[in-house]
Amino acid sequence: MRRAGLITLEGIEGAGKSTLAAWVAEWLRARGASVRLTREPGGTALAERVRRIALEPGAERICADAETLLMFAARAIHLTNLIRPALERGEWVVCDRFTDATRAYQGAGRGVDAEWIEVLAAHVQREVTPVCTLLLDLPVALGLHRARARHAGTDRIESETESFFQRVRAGYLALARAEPTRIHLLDAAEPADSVQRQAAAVLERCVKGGGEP
Ligand code: Z5A
Repeated sequence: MRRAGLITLEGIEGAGKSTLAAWVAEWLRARGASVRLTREPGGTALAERVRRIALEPGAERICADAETLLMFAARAIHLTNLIRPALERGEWVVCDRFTDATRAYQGAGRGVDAEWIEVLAAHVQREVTPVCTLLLDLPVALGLHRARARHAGTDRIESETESFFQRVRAGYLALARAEPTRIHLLDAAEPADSVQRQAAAVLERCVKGGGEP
């Protein structure tokens, strides 16, 4: 088994990332691994404060550039105070969203310059790259239905239009086409047990180590 690594989960709202992230952490623990389960934006007390600034609706507008910088500010804090130390201790880190979310939401969704996002990503992440990314894909209407059945879409991004989420989904699918060895597409419209089976097949290859799954 690979000593440690960062596994990220991505997808539009309601895709089932949080549900699957908890399952992935248990899957790794059952194989004797130490695991940190975390999320973005957030993951540490300070990064969660940045999350609230980025997501809570307020009177003052947050433009797309500011939103992008807030995501990377939270990520820099998360990497410094949680992700890098955990990886250095030999722990696996399972993260509900990471930089692909910025590429999809701020890049494809809001139209923020993709090259600028890559400059920020290279500077903030440095050597830290996911060994494996599970992209939970499903029709936007189904994702929004699931998410809104659970909670009313009250944060700034959740209350975006369906066409915004269509751009985000298309952005994620383009990322998967561009990086097929890292980003693994799962059919998230399937029931949870089927999604878990799809994830297990990817994880088996991922944890073996010795290169990309
Ligand atoms: N954001 C950004 O813009 N840029 C960035 O760089 C980053 C984030 C990092 C917060 O993310 C917002 O931040 C997010 C993107 C933005 N805004 N939006 N949209 P978040 O991950 O905290 O929020 P979220 O995506 O809205 O989470 P969510 O709605 O909780 O979705 P989820 O985690 O993918 O789903 P879930 O909680 O696991 O499941 C939702 C419901 O479906 C729940 O009742 C489950 O029991 C059910 N479920 C799960 N799987 C299934 C299956 N397979 N079948 C049927 N039902 C299921």
